[in-house]
Amino acid sequence: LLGGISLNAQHESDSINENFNNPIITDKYTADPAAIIHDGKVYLYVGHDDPADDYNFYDLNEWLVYSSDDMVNWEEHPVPLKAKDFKWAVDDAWAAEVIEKDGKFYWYVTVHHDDTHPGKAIGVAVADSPIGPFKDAIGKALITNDMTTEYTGISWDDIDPTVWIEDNGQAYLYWGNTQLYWVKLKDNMIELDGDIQTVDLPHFVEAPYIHKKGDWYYLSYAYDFPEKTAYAMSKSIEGPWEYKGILNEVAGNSNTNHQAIIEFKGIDYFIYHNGSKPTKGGSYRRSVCIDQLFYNADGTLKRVQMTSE
Ligand code: FUB
Repeated sequence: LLGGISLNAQHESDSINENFNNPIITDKYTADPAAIIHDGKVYLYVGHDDPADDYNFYDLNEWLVYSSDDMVNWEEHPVPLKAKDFKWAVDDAWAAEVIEKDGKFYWYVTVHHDDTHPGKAIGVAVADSPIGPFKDAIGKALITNDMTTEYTGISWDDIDPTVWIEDNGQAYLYWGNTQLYWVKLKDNMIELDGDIQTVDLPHFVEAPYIHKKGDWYYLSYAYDFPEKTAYAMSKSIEGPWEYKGILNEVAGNSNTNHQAIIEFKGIDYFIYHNGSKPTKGGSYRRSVCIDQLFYNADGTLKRVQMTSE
């Protein structure tokens, strides 16, 4: 018994909602979902996969924003941000994440830096509304490749930011490819506060995502390649993180797997992408999908049952 509810009864209530109409967006290819809840609505931020027919890599130039109050019907808003909005960036609107603080919305993004700091970099844009317009908050990168060269020596390790704000207002930025990094942010959200730290997790590739349920912190991430989603748990945002296992299998027809996890109106959601969209769907033409997420009584996560395949 857990709080008067038998575990069996809890399992029986784990019914899967198959009404998301996966993939949820069918007129564009979308990838790398992130989501926030604001004023009773979910705002979904995605990268726009838009490769030319003969181009076989992650070719994204802009991000898109959608909103919904039921997780099924999504409204698209005007394009809120492009990689070129960062004057110091060349292109590559890769994975990004928005967080609200003191009435402002901060969007941490991956882009490709110009030759002054060659390699991937993390920038931050800011807006007064969850749908923008967003503008570069600092006029330069927050994280550049030269800041982490000592760890991997590769030029694409500074990607995939995820942000978290503690109840006391302290913000944390986690990010990385091959090596997972984290650093505190100052109260203004646009400056680093202290040294960059590292975390080692089994088969870490990229796509870290932080969320919290009760007093457990969860750090989910892309594991191996083609990517599954794995996760670790901790009682502190600074770790130590205990690896807990696989959360989601390789998401059909896509080598990458990038998740966001939210609770909305009492239901837990696992938002991810796959290559399922008919006609040309695949690793470079991805589509965002949603499925329900279920917790075990001890806080561990049940494997996601993808309804999108
Ligand atoms: O969309 C480009 C890259 O692919 C992202 O930054 C990674 O997380 C992977 O999904």
